[in-house]
Amino acid sequence: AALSEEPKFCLSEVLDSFKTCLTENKEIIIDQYVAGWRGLTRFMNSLGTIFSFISKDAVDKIQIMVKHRNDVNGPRYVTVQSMVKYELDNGLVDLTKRSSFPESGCRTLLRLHRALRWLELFLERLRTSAEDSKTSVMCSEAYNESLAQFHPWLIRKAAGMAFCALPGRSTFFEVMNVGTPEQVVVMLGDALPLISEVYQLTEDLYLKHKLLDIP
Ligand code: 1PZ
Repeated sequence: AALSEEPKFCLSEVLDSFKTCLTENKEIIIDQYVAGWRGLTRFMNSLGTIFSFISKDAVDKIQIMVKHRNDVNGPRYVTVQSMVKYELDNGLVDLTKRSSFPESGCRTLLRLHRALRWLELFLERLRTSAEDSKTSVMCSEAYNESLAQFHPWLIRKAAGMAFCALPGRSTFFEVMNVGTPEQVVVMLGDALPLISEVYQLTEDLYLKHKLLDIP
């Protein structure tokens, strides 16, 4: 039988991308950040087709960021900090209404950044959850506290339906392919402070440059 070329999925490796995306002087390396998101979307896809509508948009956003990196100006997109400086200095971001730059790096990364907050809240709930906790509840609580405020009604509705299809906590832990539930909890405890730091650094940078509302 043909064996899949894809290495077996392991969530700790994915979360490692978010660890390694931070440089010593607290810059965020876009290639690593995007690699983290690519892994997360693969994880989503492994949960079943219902989740493909959720991962589809993330995949589109990832593609846009990869395109920027592969472009002639790719070196300007090495870190989030260098990207923000380059795009703002050159007037490459639509700050008040969508027009010439619907795919600016700043706009695109902001969408992933907002989703990272959801991820942080969801994984923290998962980490501290009891054995009989419902992933669907943890997921929708995290969503309502973060991403939901940026989504119109129809998307919120569809997201809510997808959450109901999430597998239970034990299956969810198995799909992560990290080890025992105890090992998952340890792994999440290691990864979360770094995800949180990456989120906060981006948030501060975007706030400083008034980029948090890019349409
Ligand atoms: C494992 C459980 C999965 C739950 C995921 C929770 C997130 C719900 C996302 C709702 C579907 C998004 C559909 C498209 C939304 C887009 O309109 C927005 C704004 O982009 P614009 O239209 O302005 O270009 N896109 C986003 O908000 C990015 C959302 C990415 C969500 C990725 C979640 C990946 C989770 C990894 C799973 C471990």
